[in-house]
Amino acid sequence: MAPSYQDLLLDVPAPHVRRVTLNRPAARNALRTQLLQELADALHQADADDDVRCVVLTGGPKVFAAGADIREMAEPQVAAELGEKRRACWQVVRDFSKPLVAAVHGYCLGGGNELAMLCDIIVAGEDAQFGQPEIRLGMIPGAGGTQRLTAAIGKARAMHIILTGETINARNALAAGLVSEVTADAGTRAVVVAAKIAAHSPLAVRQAKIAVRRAAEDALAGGLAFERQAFADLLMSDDRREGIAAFLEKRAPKFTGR
Ligand code: DAK
Repeated sequence: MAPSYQDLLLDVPAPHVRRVTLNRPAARNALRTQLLQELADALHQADADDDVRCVVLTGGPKVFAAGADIREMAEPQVAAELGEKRRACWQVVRDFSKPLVAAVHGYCLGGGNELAMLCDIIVAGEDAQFGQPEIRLGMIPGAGGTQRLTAAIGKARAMHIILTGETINARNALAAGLVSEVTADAGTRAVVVAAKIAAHSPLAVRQAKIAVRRAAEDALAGGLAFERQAFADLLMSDDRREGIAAFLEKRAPKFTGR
């Protein structure tokens, strides 16, 4: 089993299933760099461990994740420096070769929703809320949200969520195709799903994951490159600085378009 972490909990809830729990409840599991690095390390270890056949990723029973850590992003210089480290962590999640089942309760926002969408299956609790609120901070999604949300639920609904910053609830997420099921206890159900996957041939499971991801991801490369550049450009804007300051000062932002 992997070492213990500051921002994650690890356990084995069923044979061949590893559960990774994001564990910063006071900050709504905001994805600070430390957490992302620990997540990348935990997934590296799970990938290398033949005893692990499926991973459940959860934020526990109250919140999945409220997105990137806005405090870390407040200084553009720091944000830019940390950006590369964070990108490397996201890449590890994207490249993880075994099935990832997300169990989502509560808020699943911004980078949190992008993390859930990098999982192969999303099991939602009745109380789950999905959204990409970056626009309220003068930004856009930066970890694939513009592409993967659109691929999952279609242009009209993705535009609504990304341009308004509004969330959708679990039932609407199910109807739209963002999640595979809605249940009262997503944590328990995700482990049942993961255990079922873990009982199948690891060889067949691996090839099935690759094949489905090719259908889902191959078309996204151009859009992901555009998103990456647009996100980097917006990092330098006055509006982004204002959006983050307003969040931290708990007031409405005043955007100027610069
Ligand atoms: N970052 C840092 N702290 C956060 C946070 C966040 N995202 N979300 C919540 N917190 C903190 C709050 O500041 C508060 O701290 P204290 O005031 O207690 O010190 C504490 O968590 C509790 O928050 P609230 O008092 O607001 O709790 P509520 O239950 O009332 O509201 C909420 C929960 C999740 C609705 C609300 O906190 C909220 O709106 N949070 C912000 C959500 C958001 O805007 N998320 C998007 C962040 S931008 C990239 C990859 C990814 C990204 C970008 C680039 N690359 C690879 C380049 C991702 C960007 C984002 O996700």
